[in-house]
Amino acid sequence: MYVKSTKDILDKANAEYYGVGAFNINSLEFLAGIISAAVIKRSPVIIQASEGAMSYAGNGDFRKGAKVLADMVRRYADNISVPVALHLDHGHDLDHVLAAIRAGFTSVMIDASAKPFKENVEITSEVVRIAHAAEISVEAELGKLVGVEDNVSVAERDATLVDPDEAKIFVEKTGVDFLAPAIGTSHGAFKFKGEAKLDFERLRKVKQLTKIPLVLHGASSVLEADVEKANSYGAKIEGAKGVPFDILKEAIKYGINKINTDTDLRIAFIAELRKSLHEKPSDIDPRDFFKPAIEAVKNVVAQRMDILGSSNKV
Ligand code: TD3
Ligand code: ZN
Repeated sequence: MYVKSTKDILDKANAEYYGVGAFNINSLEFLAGIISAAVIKRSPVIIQASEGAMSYAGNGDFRKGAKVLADMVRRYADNISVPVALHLDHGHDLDHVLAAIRAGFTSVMIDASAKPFKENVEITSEVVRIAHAAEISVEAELGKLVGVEDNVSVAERDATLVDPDEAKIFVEKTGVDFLAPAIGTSHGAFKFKGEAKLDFERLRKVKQLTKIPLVLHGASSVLEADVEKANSYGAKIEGAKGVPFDILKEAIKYGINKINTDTDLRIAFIAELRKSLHEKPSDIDPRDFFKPAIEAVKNVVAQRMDILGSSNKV
């Protein structure tokens, strides 16, 4: 089932206090793994594609790539009984947002978080106006994605993380459907130097003042077993650290409903790919290498659906 509305999926999660994974794809292999997990777990799922993924799928042409991805997701979602949404992750300009809407994405993110607050309000409002006319929901971001460190002063923290009062004004002014508040996560495999920590007090206030579905970016857990597996077959990933499962669960209790996950799928896929390439040196059929990698992605996603609480919600 391909749903018209990401909002339906996230409003339900918001009302029932669980999280839904938003998993990034670049290619068919990731999509296949994610969809298999959603079917097995009877979980709603959000597939998301970045501007780079759109460009990659279109062999350099992001407008074409948006259509390729949307068609592919639609076909994979055919004849299954769980809802699948397709979201533009970190759209930075109107060209990419429009390409996603035209291609049939069910929601878009406009990320003007690097701009001053007033400009972020203006750009986001414009995207909301256009997207809502097409019945597409919109995510925006406030604050900067940086790790919370103990030696950082309150003033420094205030300068980078979301301001809850600003969040309230932002949501009222823009009419945005989902908000990504910066509370101490960052993208990639190296999120924390010491102990993993998020600013839950800030998150609690944002939820209290906005009440809409909230999004956690940089939410990968960076699973140790997969990192070790990759390293044992030649990768060099040292000092990687993600958001542990218990912190994810706590974030969901405080009002996070969309949990963005890319890095965990990448590591699982690459680790398995390295392993099978090593084990079958005379094999030249790409499917023999991709199949176990798809399976690895499926397993990571299935485990995550249990952690986030979206399993059996269909
Ligand atoms: O928006 N994304 C996905 C793209 C980030 C690049 O990996 C996220 O917030 C997920 O972040 P991550 O790195 O924790 O999976
Ligand atoms: Zn992100």
